[in-house]
Amino acid sequence: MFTSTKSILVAVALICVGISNGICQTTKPKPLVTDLYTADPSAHVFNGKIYIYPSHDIEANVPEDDEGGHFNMRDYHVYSMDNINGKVTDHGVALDIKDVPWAGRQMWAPDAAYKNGTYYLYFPVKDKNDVFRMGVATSKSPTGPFKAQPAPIPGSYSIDPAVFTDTDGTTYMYFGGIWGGQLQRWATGKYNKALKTDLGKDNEPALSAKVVRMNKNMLTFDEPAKDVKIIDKNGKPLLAGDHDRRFFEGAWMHKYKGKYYFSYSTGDTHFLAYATSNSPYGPFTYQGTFMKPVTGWTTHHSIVEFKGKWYIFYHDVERSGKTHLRNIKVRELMRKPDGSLEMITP
Ligand code: FUB
Repeated sequence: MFTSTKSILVAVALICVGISNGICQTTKPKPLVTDLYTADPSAHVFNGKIYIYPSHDIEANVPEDDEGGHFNMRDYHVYSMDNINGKVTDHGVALDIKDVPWAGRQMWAPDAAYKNGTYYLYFPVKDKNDVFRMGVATSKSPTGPFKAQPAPIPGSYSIDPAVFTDTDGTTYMYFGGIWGGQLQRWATGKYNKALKTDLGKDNEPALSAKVVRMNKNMLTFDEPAKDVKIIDKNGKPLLAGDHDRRFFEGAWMHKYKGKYYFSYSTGDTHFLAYATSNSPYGPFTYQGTFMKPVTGWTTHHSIVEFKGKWYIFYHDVERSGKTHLRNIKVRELMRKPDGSLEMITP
């Protein structure tokens, strides 16, 4: 009896790749792309189809360092899917670094948006002074090719743009990343190259991601960027020393039943965490982590609704086992009846 119960438990543990709403999830997500390395998938639904805007990882033979020099990407591909479990189509190079006149190196995590007949690709890349800036490129097609504006978005800095259009049509960009993402270098409002690792004292408020309203033309910021404040349930800001909960990089915004869900990576502690608010500007109340560490240094995600279900796109290093050669995946995102996110165990 004991042995058979034990065998059943072992079998269930092997079959279930996650438990959601008490339901065993049995499908182990597979890399969506197997001929290139892809990461940081920003997924959107345009015209009833899923479009994915990832980073395109390459082996550039740059030694690994704390500033992410080994992530030396040079172009973007766009992918589409008619269905979550359907074929993934590669639409080829959508934008190449050689076609961005001001770019120096390292094309990192992009995002995309649509407004009034035009698709916008937002991308962080270091300029010729090695400072991350945000570029924007346009196309009449969601798959590009995209034509870059001749200069970065004025006032832009750091990495990981996540562009969210609210139900009233207003578009916001959330962005930022510490360490290699350079957010700490802008702590005083001006770029300070010396602030390589200075993230503030452990008992001071953590550095915040930024949020900014986009102009109607989608090419410029409509206001100075503001802090995305994350507070705990007592109204206190998360502290710099709170590595399990504070913002590191990889912001995403989605709205569910009128609530704004700001989700992000905790970086060096490797979780995905989220905080909620009644306003796109926050402050956001920390709710918890919702994804445990993946294989690889960290993950970067997006959340999208498609045909009445919610999905999370993310990456790990299943294919290569190497930090800088990642592969994107998708799985269903489950919620509890109160809207809180179920924990994902990759
Ligand atoms: O892909 C380069 C960087 O790695 C991204 O900008 C971060 O979010 C992390 O995924």
